[in-house]
Amino acid sequence: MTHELKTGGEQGYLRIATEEAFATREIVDVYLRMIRDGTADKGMVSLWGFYGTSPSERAMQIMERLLDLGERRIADMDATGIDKAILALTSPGVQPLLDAEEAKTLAARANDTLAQACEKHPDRFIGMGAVAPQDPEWSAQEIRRGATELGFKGIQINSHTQGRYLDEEFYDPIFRALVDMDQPLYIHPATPPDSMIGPMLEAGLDGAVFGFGVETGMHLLRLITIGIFDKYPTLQIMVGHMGEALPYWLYRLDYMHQAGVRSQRYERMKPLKKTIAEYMQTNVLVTNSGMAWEPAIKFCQQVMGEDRVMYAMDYPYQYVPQEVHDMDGMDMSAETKKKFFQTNAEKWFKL
Ligand code: 1DF
Ligand code: MN
Repeated sequence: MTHELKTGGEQGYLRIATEEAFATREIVDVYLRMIRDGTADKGMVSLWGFYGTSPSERAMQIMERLLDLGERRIADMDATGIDKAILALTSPGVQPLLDAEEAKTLAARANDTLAQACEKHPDRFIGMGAVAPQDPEWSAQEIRRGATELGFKGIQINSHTQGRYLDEEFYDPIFRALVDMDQPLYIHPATPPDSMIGPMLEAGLDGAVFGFGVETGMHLLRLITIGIFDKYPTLQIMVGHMGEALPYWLYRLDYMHQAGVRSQRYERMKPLKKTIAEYMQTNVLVTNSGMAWEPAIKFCQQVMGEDRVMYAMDYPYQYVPQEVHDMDGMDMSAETKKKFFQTNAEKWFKL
């Protein structure tokens, strides 16, 4: 690490941002095609109908920044003081594509593009791969290729795939490959599926404002309650946005989950080896993407452990230079702050 410390070095830590997005033009064009031909779900019409076509300043700026994997992005990182960005294909990746062959082709191409950018800027960019859960065996292969050939440090899955959740046995090859490769899964939000989005969409609450978090928090809970961490005790799952609200809910989640198990109210709700809180403290990692908020960060550190909370900006969706300074100024020991900004990411992504 020899680059000039325009960034976080003088604070006593590097700043590693862990949930940073890019897009490829061809994938955005597929979203727009799906919106035109009527195969997009309501969430895609809402989300990519906006970013892909709106003349608003927000949409135009975000599109430009998403598509750049070079100088523009690095200039923004320099300006905000981000030393390293952990990059992933933006949500929803290729997961909504109805043709699995097309999804695989586009995911593989996005992975190659990302790997090239990381190779070109090895001290600034780190990659997380994209998969096409429509084909779990292929995805397992792509996880292996990412880990062994492309230098990726994990994969990102954008929550549900066409309304299906990863706790289905169908997706088991993906978890097997992750555990074999000893790599984390980042479950990033997506707009809720049509079965869930109705009342959110009507109120403008379907996206990052609220719907993302509710749907993704539920996804993680589905995995915990099916016993994914009893099956794969070494598996680590990351979620953004301060744990998609689950840390705040933990007490009630455990109380009601245990009550449900004891009363055998639901067939699927089986006894687990640990409490939900314990899984959050041993198998779940949280980033503060989009949540530059000291009380929430401290609360999460308190309930999950300070080794499990990592910094993220959520570039370019929440590109706010001032936030970095606010985070630097948190009333927190130097040791804990270094974990938050730097060493937790180094540990869990194995940088
Ligand atoms: C938005 C936010 C979009 C996040 C994202 O991907 C995203 C947004 C399409 O504001 O519309 O990753 N985010 O993680 O908060
Ligand atoms: Mn994000």
